[in-house]
Amino acid sequence: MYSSMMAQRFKVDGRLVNMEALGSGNINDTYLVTFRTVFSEERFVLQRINTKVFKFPGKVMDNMHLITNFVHAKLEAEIGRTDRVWQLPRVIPTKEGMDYALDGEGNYWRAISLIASAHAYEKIQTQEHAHEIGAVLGHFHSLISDFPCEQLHDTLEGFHITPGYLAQLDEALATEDGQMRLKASTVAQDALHFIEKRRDFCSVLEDAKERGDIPMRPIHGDPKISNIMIDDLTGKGTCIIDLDTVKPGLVHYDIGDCLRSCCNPAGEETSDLTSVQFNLELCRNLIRGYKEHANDFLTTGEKAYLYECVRLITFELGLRFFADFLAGDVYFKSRYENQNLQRARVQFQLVRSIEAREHDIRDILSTL
Ligand code: GN1
Ligand code: MG
Repeated sequence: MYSSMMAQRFKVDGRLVNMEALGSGNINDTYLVTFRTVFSEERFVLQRINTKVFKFPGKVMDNMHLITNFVHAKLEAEIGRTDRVWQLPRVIPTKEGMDYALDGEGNYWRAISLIASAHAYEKIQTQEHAHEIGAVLGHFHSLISDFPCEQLHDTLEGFHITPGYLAQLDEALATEDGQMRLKASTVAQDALHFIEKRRDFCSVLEDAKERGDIPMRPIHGDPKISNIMIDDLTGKGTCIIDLDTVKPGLVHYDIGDCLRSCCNPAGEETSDLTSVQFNLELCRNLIRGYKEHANDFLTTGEKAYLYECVRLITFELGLRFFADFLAGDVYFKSRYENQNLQRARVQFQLVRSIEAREHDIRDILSTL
């Protein structure tokens, strides 16, 4: 098996004793690896990077190094003054001191340290959980808020540029296969209708960026609930993981993504659309946690677009899933037929719920 051979390429003491699949990522393949010596055990995360998505894995690793070095130094400096030990994974080098190892087929593999005694969840567990998610994102954002974002590569061009995903949709619609998939399903036709009614709204953040209302910053890019680890011992948030998409962007992409994934207790993969709702109490607690740790770095311009980003990033993910469904599931992994269509429907249902609660959501976000 390639994966166990690749696990042994990294600088870890002892012998490989176990390997299992880890997490629920939609892009990379992820494994939990255990090595043992006579005296100790080390567990770490091994990943095969999806090079269809990340065309330049070396640049992804450069960004990861830059940001983790920067944050680790700050975390160590503040350690005596914080209410907990905040963590962030580190890159484990290969035996030759490289950031990744190549297998015989040209695949890129990398190893990342495991955050022990902590878990990430697919769905929100409690109101306190939402508070801790907000705390972790707020703390991470404030730590990286003074990192010079021009030092980071753009590792995923077009990521979170919503009008670009509309163009991808149109491309898929212009193909025979896309039309066939659309015609075969009234559910897909309804989804397309839902999108068409919101076309104009898609450029709201890009327009604000163009006008200079909101600045580019270093962002995480993917701060969904399953990328935020909660300490098993204390129930407090301890770190954010999955740093693949750290790159220059708008802080709104992160805030919108975090809220859309945490405030929907049904989760991304539910088959029961009636259970999908944007929960205001979860939103309130998440924002409270964020504010307690975020150091007030947001500008007035940024604060003016917070409601828009919650609606837009939720819509955008639905659009991305839907375009991928029409294109034949080429981007997001799927385990059953029409899974990407179902995922799109969940996000669109969540958009409806967000739109219906606009007034209350604006109220909560105005506290930031
Ligand atoms: C993908 O691979 P994963 O699960 O961390 C995607 C995110 C989506 C997310 C939805 C690089 O993240 O943008 O929000 O699925 N990552 C990329 O679950 O496209
Ligand atoms: Mg990711």
